Amino acid sequence: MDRDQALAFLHDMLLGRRFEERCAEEYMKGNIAGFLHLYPGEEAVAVGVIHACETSDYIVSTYREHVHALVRGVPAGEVMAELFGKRCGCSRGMGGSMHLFDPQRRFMGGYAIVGETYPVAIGLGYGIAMKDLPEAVICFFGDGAVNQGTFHESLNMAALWKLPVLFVCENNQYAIGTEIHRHSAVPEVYKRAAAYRIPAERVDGMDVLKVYRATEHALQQIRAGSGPQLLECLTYRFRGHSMADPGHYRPPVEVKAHQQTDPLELALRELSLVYPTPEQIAAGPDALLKLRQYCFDQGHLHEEGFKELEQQVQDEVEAAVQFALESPQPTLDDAWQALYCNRGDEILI
Ligand SMILES: Cc1ncc(C[n+]2csc(CCOP(=O)(O)OP(=O)(O)O)c2C)c(N)n1
Repeated sequence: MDRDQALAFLHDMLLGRRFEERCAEEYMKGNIAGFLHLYPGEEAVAVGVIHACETSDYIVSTYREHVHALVRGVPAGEVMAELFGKRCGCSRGMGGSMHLFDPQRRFMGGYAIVGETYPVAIGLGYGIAMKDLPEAVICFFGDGAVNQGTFHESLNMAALWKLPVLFVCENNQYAIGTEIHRHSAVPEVYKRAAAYRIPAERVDGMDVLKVYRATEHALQQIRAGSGPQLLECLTYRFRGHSMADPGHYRPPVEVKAHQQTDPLELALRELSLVYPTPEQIAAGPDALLKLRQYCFDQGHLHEEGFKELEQQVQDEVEAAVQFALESPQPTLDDAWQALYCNRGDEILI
């Protein structure tokens, strides 16, 4: 990877982290309402996957999608304004946090329903196959979405019709407060793809370069006409499920209670992986730190340069907040115009 590319990755990861932290602050101030699902810890997945895509590929994302939209190139101001419910937002202030949308950049949502992304991706993939275009669809989903009927129906159909879809599981190991081994009989998501003869790989989702290379490889296969692929990215979210969730189901006290019992040391070590303390999380594999170190090691960047990049990202996020604050509220007429039946000749895609 060359210097420009490495720095672009680092910029987007820093932007994603800072943007989300600022969202939490704005939520506490009351500028953002409703549900707000933040992404810190998972940045390597969005950055690695989306940087491997062409601009002609489609992205279909979940409700934890702000960083996907940013990496795709949706301006930070438009994303923030959408979260504020403002008219200059990318969904004109009528979608909010979980329904970001930007058809020009082929960013096809933002979906609040768990398991909703698959059928949308299948539809887009079918359209591409019908026209025989060299395009692909990225279909993001969480580990909590793999037991929905749509997962199986869509994988079956994608395989049967050789649709150009890359299914990307962001396996952060929790569906709200339920760990994957408590809701899935087969917790290795990538193994499920075998039931539909879909090639699949599990990748370290905390390492942006590994995610990038695995995505590049999968997309090459898809463009060569071999049908869908599945990528399972093992990652971890550093915050609760949403702003309404303090994450008490991962109680440090539970770990500490076990730690005091000598004979259980082995079990304890395993449990502490499942229920990490805030200190363990802070010391754990942070994808951002890994990439920063890579840039230092390769001579792409030095400490001063990193500080400048941090400042640049900070300024971008502040400008986004200012843009959102100054943007007007949507009007009743905007709502009327947004109705599908009133769109007239406007072509969305
Ligand atoms: C069909 C449906 N059922 C339940 C919910 C409530 N719900 C919201 S998020 C969530 C957990 C999903 O977890 P996962 O897919 O792993 O995504 P993550 O939040 O970890 O990114 C659930 C059950 C929903 N939105 N849609």
